[in-house]
Amino acid sequence: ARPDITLRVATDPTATAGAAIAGKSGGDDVPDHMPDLEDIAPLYDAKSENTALKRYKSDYVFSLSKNKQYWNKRATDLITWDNYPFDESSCDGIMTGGFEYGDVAWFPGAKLNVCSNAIDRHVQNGKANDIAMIWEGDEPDQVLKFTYADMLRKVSEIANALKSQGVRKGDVVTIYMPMIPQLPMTMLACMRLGAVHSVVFAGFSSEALSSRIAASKSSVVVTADVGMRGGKTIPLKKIVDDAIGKHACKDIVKKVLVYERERSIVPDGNIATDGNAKCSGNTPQINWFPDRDVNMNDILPKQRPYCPPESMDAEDASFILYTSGSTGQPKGLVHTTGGYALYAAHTIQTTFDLQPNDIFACVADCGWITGHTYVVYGPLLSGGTTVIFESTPMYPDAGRYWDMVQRHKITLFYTAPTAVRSLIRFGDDIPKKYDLSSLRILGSVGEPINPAAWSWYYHAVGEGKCTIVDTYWQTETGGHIITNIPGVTPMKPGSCTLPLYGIDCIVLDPMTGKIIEGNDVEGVLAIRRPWPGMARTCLDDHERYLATYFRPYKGYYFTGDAVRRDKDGYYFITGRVDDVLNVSGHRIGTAEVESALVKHPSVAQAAVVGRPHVIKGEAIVAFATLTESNTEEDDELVKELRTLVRGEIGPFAAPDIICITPLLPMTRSGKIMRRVLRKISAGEADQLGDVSTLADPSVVDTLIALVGRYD
Ligand code: 6R9
Repeated sequence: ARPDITLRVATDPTATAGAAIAGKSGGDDVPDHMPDLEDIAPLYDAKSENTALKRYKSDYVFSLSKNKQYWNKRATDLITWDNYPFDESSCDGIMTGGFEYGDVAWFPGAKLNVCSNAIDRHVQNGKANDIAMIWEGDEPDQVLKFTYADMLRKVSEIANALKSQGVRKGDVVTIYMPMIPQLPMTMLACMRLGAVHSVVFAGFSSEALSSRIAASKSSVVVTADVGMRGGKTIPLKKIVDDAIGKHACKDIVKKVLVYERERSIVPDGNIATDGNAKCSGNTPQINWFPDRDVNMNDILPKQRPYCPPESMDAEDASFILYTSGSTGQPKGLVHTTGGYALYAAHTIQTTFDLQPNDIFACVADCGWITGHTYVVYGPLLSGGTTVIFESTPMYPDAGRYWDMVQRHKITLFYTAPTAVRSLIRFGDDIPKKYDLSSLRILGSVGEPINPAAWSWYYHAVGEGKCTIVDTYWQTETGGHIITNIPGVTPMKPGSCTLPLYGIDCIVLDPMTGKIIEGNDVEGVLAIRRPWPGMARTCLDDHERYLATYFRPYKGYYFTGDAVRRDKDGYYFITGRVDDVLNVSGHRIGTAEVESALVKHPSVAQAAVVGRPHVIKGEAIVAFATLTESNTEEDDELVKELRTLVRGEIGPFAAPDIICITPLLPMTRSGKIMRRVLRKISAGEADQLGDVSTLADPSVVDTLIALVGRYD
C-alpha cells in the first residue's frame, strides 16, 4: 500500500523546500507545516477554491508585481554565485532590456559556474557520498551509480581531456552521443570550462548533424563508437564520419573525441553498480582518422581528476540547442548560464517538489530540451538524484518503465503522453505486476495529454494517489511555464492548468493582436514580460529571433501555440498555429520535410501536413507532385522518398503517408492551401471552409480519393 502523499506548500512565494536541498540554510523560508490533505483537491471541482489555490493566486500576483524581488530571492536561494553585485533591497539592474530589441539580460555582471553549482557545492555541503546519477543501460541489469564525489572526479577528467584537445571558454563543442553516463558528464565538463555545448540528438541523420556542426562552426565533436537502444546497435561514429565528410562541414572539424561505449560503462572500482554491467570486450570496428580522432577512454586515465571551474558571466552562452521552426532551416537557440540555471532549479523544485531523498527519473534523451533541463541541470543543481535511461519503454517488454521504478524506488517520474499511449494497449496488468508505491508525482511533457491517457497514467500507474503534473513549455522557455503545482493546483485532465510564478501569460486575438481578458476565451498564447530561463537569441541570426518571437505581436513573446482559457481560468493548449508538427513529442517543421522531399529528382513540389494519430499525437502526411507526368502509384518511389527523409533529417521524421498526386491545392496567387490538405488528411473534407480562392477546385475530389486509400 502506498503511504499518504505528503506535499509541501510554500507559505512565502519566494520560498520552497528547494532552498534546503540546494545547500542553503533554508531558515525561515522553509515552511515547516504540511498542508491538510483535505486542502488538496486532486481534481478540480466546485470546491476547488481551496486554501492552497487561494495562496497560489496571491503568490502569483506577488511574483508579477514584485517581479525583480521575486527573482532576486530565488536567485540567491537556489544559486551559489561567485559574485552577485546587486543591491538586494532595490534589485536595480537585476534585469535589463526587453522584448523590443530582444536584448533581455538577467543578472548581468553576476558570476557563476553552472557545473560547480551542479556538483562542487553539493560535495562541499556534505553530500559527497549521495547518489547524483543512476545510469540504467539498455539492458536492465546494466546499472551504475555515481555519487557527487564521483561526478566531480569524472567531469573534471573529461574537462581536462577536452582542454588537452584545445577546447577553451567560448568554443562550441558538438555532442552526438548515446545516453551513457559520459553524455551528461561531457555536457557538464563543457559548462565547467565555459565551452558552449551543442547536443545533437543521436537519432538525427548525418545530413542533419552536418548542417548543425556547420551552422555552429564547431571544431570539436564528441561521440561514441556506437549507441545501443532496444538491443539494436547504432553506428554513431560512422554517422559522424559521414557528417564531417559532407561539403557543409569542410575544414570545420579539427577533432573528433570518441568514447568506446563498452569501455565507458565498466564500473571502474569506485563506481557502485547494482547489476552486473557487462563488458563484452568486443569493441565494434570503426574507422579511425589518426590526425583527427582521439580515443577518450585512452586519454581519460591520464587526466588530473580536478579541474578548476571558469567563472562565467550570468549572460554568457551556456548551450545551443537546435529546434524546428517554420522554415526549412533549424534554429540554434542560445541559452545563458545564470538565468537558465536558476530557472532549471526553480522549476524542478516547484513543479516536482524535489526533496533530498527523491529519485527523479525523466526518461527523455539529453538531445532534447527536456533532457537538458530535467535529466541533467534541474536535478543536479538541486542536489537530487537523477536517472539516465538509455533504453526504450518497450525493451525488453512493455513493463520496462515500471520495472525500473520498482528497482530504483523512483519517486518522481517524467515522460511524454505518446509513451503513455503506446503502453495503454498492453493493458493495466503490466504496471500492476510491479511495486509502484514509491511514486508520488508523475509528469507529462511534449504535447497535450488527452484525457484517456491522463486517466490511465493516473489510475493504472499512479493508483489514484499521485499528482500528475502536465508541464507546458518549449525549447525557447528553458523550463516549465504553465503547469500545475502539486499540493497547490487542483488538476484537470488535459489542462496544463495555470502559469508558474513570474510567468505573465496572456491570450491574444490572433488577428488583431489585442489581449483577450476574462475566462472562457480562445486565442494564441503569449507572454508579456521576460523571465530568466528564456533563450536570448538564435545563433548568428538575431533577426530571426526577433522575427519569430517578438514581431508577430508587438511587445509580447509569441509561443506559436493556440490556447483556450476555460471558465475557471485553466489553460488548454490546442496545438501549434505555425507549420510545426508534434510527432511523438518531437517538433518537426513541415518545411524541413518538404525540402528533403524535393531533393528527389522526380519530385516537383511537396506539401506536408499533420493529421491526428492515436499514439504519436500527429502523423506526417506528405503530398508530392512529380516532375514527369508519371502519376501512377509507385511503391518504389514512395520507398525512396521515405528513405530520403530518414537520411536528410532522421527516422523519426519519415512521413507515415506519402501521396503522389497530379496536383496540389493552389490558390490563384500560387500558394499551397495547407488548410485544405490538413482537413482532407484528417478525414474532415466536409469542413473545408472557404475554397473559393482555389485555382482548380477539382483538386479537392482528387485528393479525397487519394487519401481515402490509406484509411
Ligand atoms: C518541452 C518541449 C514545444 C511545443 C510547444 C507545444 C508542445 C509541450 C506541452 C505541449 C501541450 C504540454 N507542448 N508541452 N503542448 N501541453 N504539456 O516539448 O519543447 O520540443 O520545444 O516543443 O510542444 O506545442 O510549443 P519543444
